[in-house]
Amino acid sequence: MNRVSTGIGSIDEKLGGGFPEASSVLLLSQTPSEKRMFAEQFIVTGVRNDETCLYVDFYRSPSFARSHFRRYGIMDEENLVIVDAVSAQVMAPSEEKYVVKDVLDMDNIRGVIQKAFEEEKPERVILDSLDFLVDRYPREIILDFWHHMMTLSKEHNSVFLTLFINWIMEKRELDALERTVDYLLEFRTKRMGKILMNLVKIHEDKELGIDESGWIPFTFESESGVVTYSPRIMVTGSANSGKTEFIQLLCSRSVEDEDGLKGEGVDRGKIDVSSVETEVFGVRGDESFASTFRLFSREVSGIFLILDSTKPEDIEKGREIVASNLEEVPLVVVANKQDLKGALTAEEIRKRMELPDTIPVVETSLTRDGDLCPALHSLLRLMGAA
Ligand SMILES: Nc1nc2c(ncn2[C@@H]2O[C@H](COP(=O)(O)OP(=O)(O)OP(=O)(O)O)[C@@H](O)[C@H]2O)c(=O)[nH]1
Ligand SMILES: [Mg+2]
Repeated sequence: MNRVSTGIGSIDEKLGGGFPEASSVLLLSQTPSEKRMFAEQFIVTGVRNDETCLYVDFYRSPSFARSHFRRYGIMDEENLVIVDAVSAQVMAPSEEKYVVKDVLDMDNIRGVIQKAFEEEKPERVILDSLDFLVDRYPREIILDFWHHMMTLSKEHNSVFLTLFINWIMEKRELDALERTVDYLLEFRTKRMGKILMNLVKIHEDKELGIDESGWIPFTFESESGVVTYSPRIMVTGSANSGKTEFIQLLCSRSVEDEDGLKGEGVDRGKIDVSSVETEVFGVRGDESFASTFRLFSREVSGIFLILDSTKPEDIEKGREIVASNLEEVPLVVVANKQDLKGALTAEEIRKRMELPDTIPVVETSLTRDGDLCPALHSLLRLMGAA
């Protein structure tokens, strides 16, 4: 079966290459969240492939919609066909070929869309959005219309994406909606520290062999369009303080690669932070730390600073590391090796480092009990993820 690429590599991979031809997809959120960016990337990918793409827009004037597509480098391509259901709402003239004159007349909407399907035979179709109609029509009429669009899409082998914010439907109604479509993608917006993250989750579908994904963060980049990424947590501290051990305990899957450049171990692992897959990586806080830090800190959501509590020089180094954190990325000091004689307590370390109350200091002994929960929770709280 032919797969229709979403234009987002990691999502395509999870879908087995993209959506199959003639499939229907619901892009659902419970509150306003970025779904349109996903739909636009899908359309842009089609337009670049010389496929005909039909965008049924109830919210944006065609000129505004087309200006959005220009962000992706798509100009006034002919194979981007817009069904303009907005101009008439604001009594503006339209230059589009397909215009809905009266959004309160369902026959008018259906007729225009049907004509567009028959004449254009689109490979990709977007309905933006179902919530616009939910506010204006009785439920049966909307569902009937929606099924009609789904049938047209199947007949034309189009992949059909529907955007929907569910303000008002009850669970039973929503379940029925979800069962109707082949794929359900859910969207959410979440604040993590200072960063606002757009998240998407692919719901499980046993029939299609699709596993439920975690929440996958995505963003727009001017050269590549929509891309997914992982939030990152940095683990740093002096040599021999326990970074590798800490990452191994924190992450069920972790590796220590040989860093060819520096000839020392580089630790990497992954953990779930409120169901978002997060990368953990280790960086030694050596002499060049300030510059290393500038390199990494812009892209990290949180930092663990691991100290060997028996070593005063580690604590001095730690103070420099905290001072390099100019952007005030959420940071937790881990007072490690508490099982050893002469280990300074968290309070003593706080005093010596002159730390403000906003930076937690958590005592650990990795070799004795290996309990990282207090340290992890402190950081997640600071990151706004607990
Ligand atoms: N007694 C004691 N030993 C510890 C503790 N945590 C780590 N160690 C030991 O300290 C040594 C260094 O630990 P690592 O995790 O390799 O330290 P690291 O920071 O990765 O070191 P580098 O990669 O060389 O910078 C190992 O022998 C660990 O077993 C602890 O809480 N107590
Ligand atoms: Mg190490």
